Order: sequence, then C-alpha cells, then structure tokens
Amino acid sequence: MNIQIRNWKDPLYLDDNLSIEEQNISKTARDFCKSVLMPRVIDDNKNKFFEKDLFKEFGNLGFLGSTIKDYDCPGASYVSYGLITKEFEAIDSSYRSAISVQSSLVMFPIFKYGSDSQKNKYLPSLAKGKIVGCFGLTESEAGSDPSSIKTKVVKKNNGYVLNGNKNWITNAPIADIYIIWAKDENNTVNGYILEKNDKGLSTLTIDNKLSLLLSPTGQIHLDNVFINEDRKLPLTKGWKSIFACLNMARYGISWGTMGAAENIWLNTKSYVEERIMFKDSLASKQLVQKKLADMQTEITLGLNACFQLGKLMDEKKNVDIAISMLKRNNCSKSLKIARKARDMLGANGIMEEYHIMRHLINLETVNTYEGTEDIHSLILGKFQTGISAF
Ligand code: TGC
Ligand code: FAD
Repeated sequence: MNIQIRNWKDPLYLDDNLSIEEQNISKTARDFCKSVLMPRVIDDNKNKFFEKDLFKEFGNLGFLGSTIKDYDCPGASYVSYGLITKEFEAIDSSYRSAISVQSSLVMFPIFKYGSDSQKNKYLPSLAKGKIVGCFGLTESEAGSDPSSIKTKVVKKNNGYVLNGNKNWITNAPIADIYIIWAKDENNTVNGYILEKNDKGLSTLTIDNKLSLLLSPTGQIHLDNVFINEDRKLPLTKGWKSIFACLNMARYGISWGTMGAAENIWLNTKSYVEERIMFKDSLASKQLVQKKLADMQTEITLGLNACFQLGKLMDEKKNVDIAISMLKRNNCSKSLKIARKARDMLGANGIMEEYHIMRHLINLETVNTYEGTEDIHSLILGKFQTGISAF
C-alpha cells in the first residue's frame, strides 16, 4: 500500500492556505536565501563577518519593513513577513535577526510613533537597506526587567541630552541610526532617534560571543549626546509602545525558529537515510523514526500556529499573549530539535557542513533574547492566574 500523501512535508496543507501573493513572496525569499546567503554562511560565520551591503539586497527584494504600507515598503501581509523570516532563519538566525531588527524594532516604531517628517526622512532609506538601524533597550543591569534602565534624557531648550550605556544591541556596530529608549525626569520612558555622527555617541563590538557569530552585536555609549527636539518619537506612550515593537519581533522569531528547525529536520532525515550502521540505514531503526516523527510533529504544529497567528494579526486582533506563547514554544522546540539532531548525526553532528551545530548554538541565543523562555512562562502564568510572579 502506498502510504505517501501528496506532500509528506506538509501534512496539514499549510502551503495550500497561503494566498498566491504569500506563496510568491515565500518562494522569492527561499530562492534568495538559498542562492545568496547559503553559499556564504559557513565562511561568514567563521569570520564573524556581516556584509553590510546585503541590506541593500534585502531591501531591493522587499524584505525590509515588508508589512508597512507606503514609504517604498511593500505593504505585504503579516503571514508574508513570517514566511520571509522563516526562510532567513533556515540559513542562519543571524540573518533573521538582521531583518527582524530593521523591520520590527526600527522601521515599526518610526512608522507607528514617528512624525511625518521622521517617516519621510528615514523609512524609504531603511526599506531599501541604504541605512541600517538598531534598537537600544537592554542595559547591563536591565535585561529581563527593562523597567530598570538607567539611560537618562534631559530636556534642554530646543532639544534633549542623553546619557547612558546600552548593552547587547544587534547591529549597533554597523548602524546608521539608533532607536534609544530612555527615562526622563519623571521616569517616563520614550524613544529617540540618534544618528551615527551625533557627538558623544560611540559603539563597541562584542567580539567574544560564541553564538550568532555573524551578527554584529555591540554596546552603545551615550556621553552627553545632544539631539534636536525633532528626534524624539512624538507618539510613544511609555512601556506599551516598547512592548508593541517587541511583539512584532517576537512574532518573526516564532516563524524563524521553525525555519531553522525544518532545515535541521530535513538535513537529519537525509543523513539517517544514507547512514549505514549495524548493516542497515539508521532510518530503518525504530528509535530514529520516533525522533523524526517528534521533529515533524513539532514543526508542523509550530508553523500552523504561526500561520493562524499571522492571520489574526492581519485581522488586527489583539494577540499579545499568543505571541508570547509561540515565541516561547517555537524557540524551545527548535532548540530541542537541534540538540536531538546533533546527536543523531553522531560525530558528523559537530561538523560545519551539516549546519546543525551552528543552528544549535544560535538557537541558544534566540531562546534568550526578546524575552527568555522563563520570562514568557511568567507572562503566560500571569495571564491565566492574574498573579505577577516576576
Ligand atoms: P507590565 O506592567 O506587564 O506592562 C507595562 C505596560 O505594557 C503593556 N504590555 C504590553 N503591551 C503589548 N504587548 C505586550 N506583550 C505587553 N506586555 C506588557 C501592559 O499592558 C502595560 O500597559 P499599561 O497601559 O497597563 O501601562 O510591565 P512589566 O514591567 O511588569 O513587564 C514585565 C515583562 C517581564 C513582561 C517585560 O519587562 C518583558 O517582556 N521583559 C523581557 C525583555 C525583553 O524582551 N527584551 C527584549 C529586548 S530587544 C531584543 O532582545 C532584540 S533581539 C533582536 C534580534 O536580534 O532579533
Ligand atoms: P537576565 O535578565 O539576567 O536573566 C538571566 C536568567 O534569569 C534567565 O534564565 C531568565 O529567564 C532568568 N530570570 C530573570 N528574571 C527572572 C524572574 N523574575 N524569575 C525567574 N527567572 C528569572 N536587547 C536589545 O535591547 N536590543 C537588541 O538588539 C538585542 N540584541 C541581542 C542580541 C544578542 C546576541 C543577545 C544575546 C541579546 C540581545 N539583546 C538585545 C538583549 C536580550 O534581550 C537580553 O539578553 C534578554 O532580554 C535577557 O536579559 P539578560 O541577558 O540580562 O538576562
């Protein structure tokens, strides 16, 4: 009996649920990632190198700020945005990080909280990858609890003066603009747009990290940086505004991690089908098949949940809690899949050409940033019990 269904990779027919536009965007992203990013990922990872001009290629294909309408952005669906992040992270989490930060943490706040002149000035260049942005919230003493940030802003005549230090900021070393979150005299937090040449602003690359090697991560030091009044994001409303940005990035991560997991699963499947041990292929062993079944189940559930989440976002439903649920679930499941796959390849599991160890090491970070697994547990726990356990 032929038990193969039409598409064994997609038992819940996710692809059939995508619109033609979403299928096209997904294919464009997949082709680009396979032809441009895949051939360079091993060397760039080894050399800890991110080619800044790649942003222009991302921009020309509509991968930056893809959900924004106008300002040279495509105005695509949230499902499309998710499909793009899935393809990027299938190659490397660092590439997904690059577009997450630019789209969700830089373009989104400018689009949502910026003035018309800020939108006109920055969004078209960010959309085309002519300039790169970063998002400075975290500080050394304020990670999971950003309400402890110490960066200060003081109003001065026709502008503001900022002082403080940000840590662990993706793209900071290559950024042209910086969305900086700072507290004023009343402890109200607001967002400000800083530029590379602002006097008193400097960055330092964190070059001794062992994960997300090709993603530039840095510190930002603000020493009496003066900016004109028109650099404040005028429509930010405290912490709510920050979390709205994080929601967008967490949504992209939910899809992205499933892209990494799918890549790992398919590599592992091919490997065990070919690997002969005890006179037969590893794929013929029951324990191995169980592991493959576990992987496919988690990936199928994770991706279909992302699709439903994206649809709800396209319908403008409130999905804050679902975003925490999927960020937590999909990061942790993809990490477990990577660990299991690493083992299933035996010694080859640590070799660069199988791409699994690199994904595994990256996913350790993805499980931590944008709210750690346990912080999202506490968000979900508070939601159902009404009790804050932070
Ligand atoms: P809390 O009192 O719970 O909330 C304050 C106000 O914010 C609202 N809010 C949200 N709104 C929308 N979406 C959400 N997910 C929201 N969560 C909270 C909330 O309703 C409230 O509004 P209002 O009107 O009542 O004032 O705030 P809290 O201080 O107790 O928050 C606690 C906690 C732990 C949830 C929060 O601090 C948190 O999420 N911590 C994790 C920190 C984090 O995720 N940092 C990310 C930094 S950026 C980054 O990592 C980029 S990696 C990029 C890459 O390379 O991909
Ligand atoms: P901590 O908050 O010190 O947490 C340490 C451990 O304690 C975790 O396991 C956590 O779950 C646990 N914990 C914390 N609080 C509690 C509690 N109440 N109860 C139980 N357990 C708890 N930030 C930005 O602003 N912009 C960026 O672009 C950015 N990019 C990043 C890139 C990389 C490569 C990395 C590693 C981080 C990046 N971050 C960025 C920072 C990231 O968001 C933080 O690292 C993350 O929020 C966790 O903060 P922390 O590292 O200070 O850990």
